[in-house]
Amino acid sequence: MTHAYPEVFDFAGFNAPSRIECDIYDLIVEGEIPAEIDGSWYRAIPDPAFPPKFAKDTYLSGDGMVSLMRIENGHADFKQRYVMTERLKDDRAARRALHGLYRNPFTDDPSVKGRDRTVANTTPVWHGGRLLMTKEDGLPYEVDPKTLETKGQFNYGGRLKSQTFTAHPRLDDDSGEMFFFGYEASGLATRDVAFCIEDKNGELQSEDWFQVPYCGLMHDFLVTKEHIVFPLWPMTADLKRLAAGGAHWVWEPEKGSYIGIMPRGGSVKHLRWYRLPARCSFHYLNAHSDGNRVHIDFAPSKVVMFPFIQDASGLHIPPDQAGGRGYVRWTFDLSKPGDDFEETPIGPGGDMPCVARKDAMKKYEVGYIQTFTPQNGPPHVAGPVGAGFNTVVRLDLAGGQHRMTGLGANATVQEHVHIPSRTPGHEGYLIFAVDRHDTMLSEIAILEAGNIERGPVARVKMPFRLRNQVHGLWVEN
Ligand code: V55
Ligand code: FE
Repeated sequence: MTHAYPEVFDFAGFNAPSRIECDIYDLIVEGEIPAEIDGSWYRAIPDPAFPPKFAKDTYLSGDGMVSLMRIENGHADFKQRYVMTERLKDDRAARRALHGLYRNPFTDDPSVKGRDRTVANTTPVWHGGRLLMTKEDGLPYEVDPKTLETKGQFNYGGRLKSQTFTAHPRLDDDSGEMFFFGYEASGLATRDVAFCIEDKNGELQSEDWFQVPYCGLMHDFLVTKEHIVFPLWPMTADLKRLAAGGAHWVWEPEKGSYIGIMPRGGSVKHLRWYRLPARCSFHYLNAHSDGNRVHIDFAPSKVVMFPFIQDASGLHIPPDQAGGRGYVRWTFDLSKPGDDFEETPIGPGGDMPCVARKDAMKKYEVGYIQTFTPQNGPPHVAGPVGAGFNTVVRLDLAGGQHRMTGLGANATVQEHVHIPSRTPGHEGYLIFAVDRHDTMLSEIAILEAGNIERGPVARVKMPFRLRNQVHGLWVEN
């Protein structure tokens, strides 16, 4: 390699590129992995295969890596491979990064003009017998769930018209349907959004297009048993700015936020748009409907928290002021006119929300998030935002105490995923990677979801540093 990675937080310290493709059998386990845990844990990790073309690049552009921890009978095996995207193949052939800035093809080397540039680095998705590696700026790549070999790009054999596919589909465990969408669906900086449903057999059942008031970053959405909710926050894209070599996203609070709500069985023609002040959020914990009342649970912040979007917007915000004020429930009453909604606090601020799959889209009592608390140690750089979280939180939405646990003063935590238990009445488990900043090694922690404050029941020792995943997935055997 001819030059090193830039000395900025996205590429240094715990965030230094790893690029390790490997197989490890029977990792060392401290404690005991509960015998009932039997399945596959997938993680999507941005891991730039080459130093970026421009030093001012973001973690979010790293080439997609997928890891698999197969857990069986108290044993853990590990495998990690790059997703062999067209982009990575092109870069490997040239032995350098041919692609420029985040979601700006105008900054690419002319040799890759018109070639696919998505990196498949955000979320592994399992549905209809397919494992997809997603990134919201393009189509997903299908990967073999056992070998992690890349099969190729996936669009239902050409039936999907959208050029993009969200990294946050929503699965209905009862109906077996997968709800998803693509924004910038007809090309760069377009206002087109495709709302899609894949049926329980893995067939594309519907694709319904609409336009949003402006082209904004739509990372996630919400589905209840009766409604679909599309939040739109004012991080905006503009084709002229992109053509001039500028940033994809700029924070434009004067554009305000919009929340579109439609009946789940209906068409996008029935979307009702609420207008509200500028807010920002990337992930939603859960949502449910109660007649005409639609509840959405998440942590809105007043400004975008990604440093690379703040920089592009000329903002200089201390990290401790960019975060969410706390988890809240917003309730929209569709029987009333106007833009009003109710806000109820539900927990401390943070991100990486999840619920047990059985609780998705319904009234529920327990959610899991992550936060940073100084009591659990000083800030350490890990992941795409800068300082990583150091605390796992079990939110009690039934009025009980929230519970929290840290993993040590030199630790940050990567996103947890929930593993359901096969034992009736048992809340299941949370599995996640722990970054050890003293040894610069990783370990995997397994917590009992109903007893997180007891600490890990098992720690799987990794012989190297695992770069921060964006999102993970548990698939039971
Ligand atoms: C996010 C992650 C992305 C991205 C846009 O977490 C938003 C938010 C890993 O890539 O491209
Ligand atoms: Fe996400």
